[in-house]
Amino acid sequence: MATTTNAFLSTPTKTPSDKSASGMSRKHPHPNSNPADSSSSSARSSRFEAYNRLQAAAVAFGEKLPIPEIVALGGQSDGKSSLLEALLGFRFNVREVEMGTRRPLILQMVHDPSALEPRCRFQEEDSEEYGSPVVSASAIADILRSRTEALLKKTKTAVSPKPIVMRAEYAHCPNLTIIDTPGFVLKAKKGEPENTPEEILAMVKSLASPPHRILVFLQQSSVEWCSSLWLDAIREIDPTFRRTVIVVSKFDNRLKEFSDRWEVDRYLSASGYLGDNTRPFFVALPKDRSNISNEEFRRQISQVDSEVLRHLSEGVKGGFDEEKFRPHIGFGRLRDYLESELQKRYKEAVPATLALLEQRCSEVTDELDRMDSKIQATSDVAHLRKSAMLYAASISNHVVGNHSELF
Ligand SMILES: Nc1nc2c(ncn2[C@@H]2O[C@H](COP(=O)(O)OP(=O)(O)OP(=O)(O)O)[C@@H](O)[C@H]2O)c(=O)[nH]1
Ligand SMILES: [Mg+2]
Repeated sequence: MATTTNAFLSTPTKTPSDKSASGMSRKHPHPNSNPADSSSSSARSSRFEAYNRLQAAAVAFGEKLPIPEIVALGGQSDGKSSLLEALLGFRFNVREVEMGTRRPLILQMVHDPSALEPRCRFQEEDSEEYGSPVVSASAIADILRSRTEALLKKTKTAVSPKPIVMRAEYAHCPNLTIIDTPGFVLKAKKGEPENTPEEILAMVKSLASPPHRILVFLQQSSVEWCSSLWLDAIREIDPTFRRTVIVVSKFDNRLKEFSDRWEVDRYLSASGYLGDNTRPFFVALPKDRSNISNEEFRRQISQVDSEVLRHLSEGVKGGFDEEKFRPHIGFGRLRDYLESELQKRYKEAVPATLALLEQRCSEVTDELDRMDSKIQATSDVAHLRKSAMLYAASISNHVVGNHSELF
């Protein structure tokens, strides 16, 4: 075990950060983690770091490894990319990229208290190495846009399943990896290939199918569950929502409709559509799209959270069932839940991941041994001469044999 771990950690993945694990420990409290079963925060950080490296290597080499990952999915414009930005605590303008998400984005967020400004790095397109840090939000948006456009031009498609990997170290983000996906659509846009909706569905399904992935399914609050366009697609992937976190997005658009407690409580319970054990999260994010500082962005996020709660308890007659629904209301609750859920899965997955890596290691070692003996054989001149003579003899036998058959 130890050998594999060390060998793995020293793989030349060029992960930019080599800070000590303790340097990345979280400072803020973690309401959902259970101290009894959670490991120390430095162990959590180094486990997270190791999985991030493994993820980058898997993407670079096209390996399918059962790494716990979160996939955000849902209809077009349901707020997936906005949720990613809010999780990162920094607006990098994905939602400003007019065309919407066209390639999956693997966003590896690394909580690093020393990174007072976000440090973002993109993994190079066909290697496991990360490029140099990109600081400004507009430069990040430009890279996302140009990489997307360049690839789509090459593939002549409207979407591509090849992911972009971005690693962001920041003092204000959680340790969390989430994959943003292109939104489901009913019809292709003008000028796009007709089969774009099917392409998106197939791509997202294949991203969401591996059972080790947690799905975050977003649907706008204005849509009723009975007329949900994409719930069935999610059910096909995960029929009982065992690994699905349902997020009702843009909750601000619905809030004003509630006047009595029974209305809110009925709405929040999703009135039986999702099964008794599935509790959606209800999230609203700031609407302000002006150019604001990162700090102001985060302040607005928590302000919207408080306003939503205030509205539900003071603006609705009788309030709402706080005991039942409070843990699922607000962006902050969702963020903490996702982070602790992912850490839990990482911990559970470690033995299986190590066993798999050990197996891969021994396969590769065997292959290397075979190559080595081949190389040795070719550097042995006497052996080469003998092989050449045998080869020449067998050819001349053939020629003579075929020749005599002719007569
Ligand atoms: N009112 C309101 N608007 C929101 C909220 N979250 C996102 N939006 C807006 O919804 C629009 C679409 O958001 P995106 O995050 O780009 O949606 P997406 O799901 O990534 O879209 P695709 O990548 O095209 O599938 C943007 O204009 C956002 O500003 C919210 O909580 N409330
Ligand atoms: Mg998007």
